[in-house]
Amino acid sequence: MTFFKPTLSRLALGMTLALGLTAGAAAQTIVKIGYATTKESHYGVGSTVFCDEIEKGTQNRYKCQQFPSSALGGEREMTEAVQLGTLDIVNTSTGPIGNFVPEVKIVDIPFLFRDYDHARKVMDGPIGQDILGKFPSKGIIALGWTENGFRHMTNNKRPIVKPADAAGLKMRTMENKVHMDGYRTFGILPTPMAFPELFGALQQGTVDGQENPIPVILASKFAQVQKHLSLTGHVYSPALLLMSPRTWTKLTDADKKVFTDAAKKAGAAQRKKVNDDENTGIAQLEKDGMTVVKAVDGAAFREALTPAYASYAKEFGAENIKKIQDVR
Ligand code: EAX
Repeated sequence: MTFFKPTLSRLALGMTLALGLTAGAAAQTIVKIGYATTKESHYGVGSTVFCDEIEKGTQNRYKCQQFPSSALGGEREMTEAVQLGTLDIVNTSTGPIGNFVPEVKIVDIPFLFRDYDHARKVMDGPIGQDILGKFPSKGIIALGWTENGFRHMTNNKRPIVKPADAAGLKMRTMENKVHMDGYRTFGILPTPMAFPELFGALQQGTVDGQENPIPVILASKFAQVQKHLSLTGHVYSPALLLMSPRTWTKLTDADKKVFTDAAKKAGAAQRKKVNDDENTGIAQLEKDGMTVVKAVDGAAFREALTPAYASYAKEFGAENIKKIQDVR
């Protein structure tokens, strides 16, 4: 019986192949990234660009596994998982983030930003970049700003033109005290709730309404459970790519730069998707059956906020609020 006698060259080839495959397989690290809305949404667009960029920039040594549509829970839950190191990255609105890094809360003040250009200039400038620097001491790495968008009110009771129309409505809010204090001045009854529970709560009528940017209202199909949309634009909702320090510290300096550059490109892509959704989304939502109030009495809402601004000035410093308002 003749046994297969591996010649030396066959053996060497076999070893090289095995080593090569093992090295190839062993060298690839999976990075898990979670976010609240669908893969087709602005968060999905930003996260996909981020993933493409890190795979390209690390020659596939890092590969993403995406968890869209709140598959890993609400934004607060996912951020806790990032802090614990059980989730590598979350692409999240600042909604619950003030509970982790208090310095973020100032950007959640209603009617603080004039428009998208103003908001993006602040986030990309010294004020926004300085806030990113406050995360590491709280056990989170902030890779960069992405974007959720200007928030508008929806509800099932009546059109909202001025604060008096919103008074008495039970509105779901994010777990965000700055928002809740502001909305109370409109007479709203704020009900903080994690995003994954929102669609069901609207469907059952547990809450009358909610507030979110057009991209979220579109992606989450809120037109199926909400009749009225009012373009209040009462809050600019920034978003962030947050990373676990456990994952971050394993990166080489070169790969850290790949990740932060990827976050910048993700932010730009997410902002573009927000612009696109803002341009086409309102007509789409009307087609989907929503009645849209376009001429909201913004001055009346700003006026109503006066008492809240007094407490914001106490909490954040009037000069810090003015610094943001003065960015041109
Ligand atoms: O970040 O909770 C919210 O209303 C957020 O806007 C949503 O999860 C997308």
